[in-house]
Amino acid sequence: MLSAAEIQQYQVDGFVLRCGLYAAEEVSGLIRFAQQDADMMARITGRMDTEGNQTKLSLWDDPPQNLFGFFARSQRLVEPATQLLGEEIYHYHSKMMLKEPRTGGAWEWHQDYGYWYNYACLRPAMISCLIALDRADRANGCLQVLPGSQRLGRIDHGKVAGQTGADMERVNVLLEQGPPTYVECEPGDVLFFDCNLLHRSDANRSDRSRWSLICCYNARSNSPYKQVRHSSYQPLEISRDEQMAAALAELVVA
Ligand SMILES: O=C(O)CCC(=O)C(=O)O
Repeated sequence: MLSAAEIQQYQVDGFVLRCGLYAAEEVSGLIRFAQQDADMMARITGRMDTEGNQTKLSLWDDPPQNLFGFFARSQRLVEPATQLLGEEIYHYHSKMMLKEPRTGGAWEWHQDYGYWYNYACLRPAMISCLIALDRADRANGCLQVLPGSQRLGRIDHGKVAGQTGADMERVNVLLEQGPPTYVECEPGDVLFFDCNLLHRSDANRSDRSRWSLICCYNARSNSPYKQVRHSSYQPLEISRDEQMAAALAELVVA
């Protein structure tokens, strides 16, 4: 549950960071599960950045009946995201962001709604919740955001290397007005951010991986008006902490 001050901060800045939302054992269990999950591995694709490096992600629309789904449907994410969107939400998609040591490329400046707009969602009533699985800092390419940029609304996007990037003429004007905020996170921290918040991340120049799980939600009333990509409205069944605990315990036994 977010406080009134956190909701106010989100409305002003476009993001709010909740530290320690998941325990160290939950996060390390999710990493272990991911490392041996053939389905997650099979879905990995790469996106080229402007320097020719690839950053990898693995994406799915429906929350699976496993640890990934238990995280995506957990009250710890769904309740704050519902508060921030102010209405019933549903799971739009989730993705593992796999920024590997030394090789993981950059994400160029963009707004998530820069491309979700093209998937027939009428309003920017959408949110991303980034769960840090590894420590994320400047060296391994943590997320950078431009506070308050969500209040510009959606700006134009086009092709930037293998990605969809925001109109850099405007981004550069914004950068002259103030530097980006580097969102450094510890494992288990969660960043809730608005779908129109401008964000990017550098390539991973460290020897450490920077993995995160990003769960994205849409307002029920904003379900796509036609099927292009990602999920349409389906009721979101909250997972119980005991389900996550049982799945983690099975991993320990295995
Ligand atoms: O995880 C990152 O570095 C960037 C993620 C991102 O930009 C996105 O998911 O839209």
